[in-house]
Amino acid sequence: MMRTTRIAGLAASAALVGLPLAAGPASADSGELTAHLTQLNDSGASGTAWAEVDGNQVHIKLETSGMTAKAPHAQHVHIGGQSMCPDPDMEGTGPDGALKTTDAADQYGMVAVSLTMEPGKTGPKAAVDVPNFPTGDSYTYERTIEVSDQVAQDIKDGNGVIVTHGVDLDGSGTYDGKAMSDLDPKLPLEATVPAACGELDQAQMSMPEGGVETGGSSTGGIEYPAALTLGAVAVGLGGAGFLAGRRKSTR
Ligand SMILES: [Cu+2]
Repeated sequence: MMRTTRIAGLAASAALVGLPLAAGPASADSGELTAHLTQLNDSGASGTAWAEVDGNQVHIKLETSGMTAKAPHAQHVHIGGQSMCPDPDMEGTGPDGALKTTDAADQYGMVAVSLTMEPGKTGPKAAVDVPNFPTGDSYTYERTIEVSDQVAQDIKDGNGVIVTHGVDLDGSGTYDGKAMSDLDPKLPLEATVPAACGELDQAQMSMPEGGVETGGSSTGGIEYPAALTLGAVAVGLGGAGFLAGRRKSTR
């Protein structure tokens, strides 16, 4: 009883000052996970991801570096297979042993969540929704996504694997070449080959810069204003080109 009262009091103060409550070390079922992404296809890419599961909402943050510059990067939570990344040196069925996305499906499974930006959809069908994926060699992505009970549980259980895609394999400066993608035959293979992979494991460290806000607002405070999120992403992309692209597409 006393304990309950004290926790309620703490929650109230945290809500008052707008602090996230999930600041302490994560326990096994806290719904907080992290992933360290390492390269596939000799891409030189790396990254860190954080996920926080709250009911059917998954708040995901992803920071990347060393990705192919000036090119869009499909990115997903994969679920299935052995819930793991392939060996970084694994050779695939693409030209010169390039690892195609499906080559490692036994390891990381299929696309369960597409990590698009607003207003992109987030299901498996949006796996190659190129215009709504982040662009550039280093970027920060953040979005709260609604998922099914099963996907939420799988991610919480540590079965999710983050995979980012797109590698300029031949160094031409763009996605091209004769080989076509195993995910979409209209795209060059280079646009969808895996660039980096990381297994979402129960967290040792909390999400930086205030994760999911848990108190205070009448809506639950999980949704980020779309304009703010897009603005942040646009800055990360080097704004102008991204915004110009958007303006064109709304004409
Ligand atoms: Cu993927």
